[in-house]
Amino acid sequence: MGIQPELRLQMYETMLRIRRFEEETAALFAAGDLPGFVHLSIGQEAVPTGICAALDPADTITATHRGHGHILAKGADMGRMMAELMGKRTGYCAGKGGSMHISSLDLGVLGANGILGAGQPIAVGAALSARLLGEERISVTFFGEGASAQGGVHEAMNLAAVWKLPVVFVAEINGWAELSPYSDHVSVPSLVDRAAGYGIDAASVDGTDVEAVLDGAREAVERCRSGEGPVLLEARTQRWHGHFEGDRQLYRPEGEVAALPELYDPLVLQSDRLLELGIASEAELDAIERRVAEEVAEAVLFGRNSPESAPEDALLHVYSTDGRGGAA
Ligand SMILES: Cc1ncc(C[n+]2csc(CCOP(=O)(O)OP(=O)(O)O)c2C)c(N)n1
Repeated sequence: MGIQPELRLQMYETMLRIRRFEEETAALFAAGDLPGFVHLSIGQEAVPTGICAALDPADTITATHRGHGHILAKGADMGRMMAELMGKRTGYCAGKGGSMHISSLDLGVLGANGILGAGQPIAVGAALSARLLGEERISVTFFGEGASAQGGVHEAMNLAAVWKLPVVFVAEINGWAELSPYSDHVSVPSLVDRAAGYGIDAASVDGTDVEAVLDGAREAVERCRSGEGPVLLEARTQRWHGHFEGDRQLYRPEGEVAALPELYDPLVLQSDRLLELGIASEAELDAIERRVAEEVAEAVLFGRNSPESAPEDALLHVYSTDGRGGAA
């Protein structure tokens, strides 16, 4: 299946929204305006964008500690995201989750997660519930190569394979787990090599190219929807910023970080493509840039003008009242 021009353009805008949201997040964090801790996915925008473009609204995802992009790509409102990062009551989790724990059942976001390997069993549970309830939705779970060695990830892949559950395991390989390079802790050159151990299908895509990610995602999603069981999709990408904001990346080879934007920019790759194919003009791309800048500015304003979360909010979202996770 080809990719419609509107979708090609839309994916560019989604990536730009993630980029500008996170650049603003970096600035706010540096200024001391955000509590807690932030991990940015700048450079990795093509992965969540391409994956979520292959999903239906009812499909669910689990995100990671580096999850702003996953959640925005699944359709989140930037204002409520920013409010959550600021610890405000209008945030997705009433300001109690912060950057690493945003969830929204309405969007099918079953949580970002500060615990490596914790999202994968949740994704398997979501897929099992879809089967038991006779629902068509599939389940997607993002994780990095650092998380890939966690016991829960292996258990989740094995169980999904045994029960042929509709789960797409998306391994975002950015070359680093905190300060450790890939080869220090992963025994195989590609996680695709591990798929045989679970008896599942796997593929690797260029995680800098949003259209390559979308192609891979469509195939994986198609297999899941047709009942063929889980798929492992590896996306090779690049982390431009430090593991967390404030990490100066002194452990990386000299010059590597500075060279990344020139070599691996998913936005430039896609904008060049759009211009070359005549799908968008420079003026149209500029208009998107202005629209996104406005959206970010409004989101910050919304966050700043929202009330702080209150002590009694601690009792919200603890118990489900409708038996399916709806909060009181
Ligand atoms: C169970 C667990 N162990 C350790 C950590 C600390 N920790 C946070 S992120 C991280 C590295 C994650 O690397 P990866 O999964 O490749 O994701 P990336 O940060 O590259 O996006 C570690 C070790 C954690 N959050 N959870």
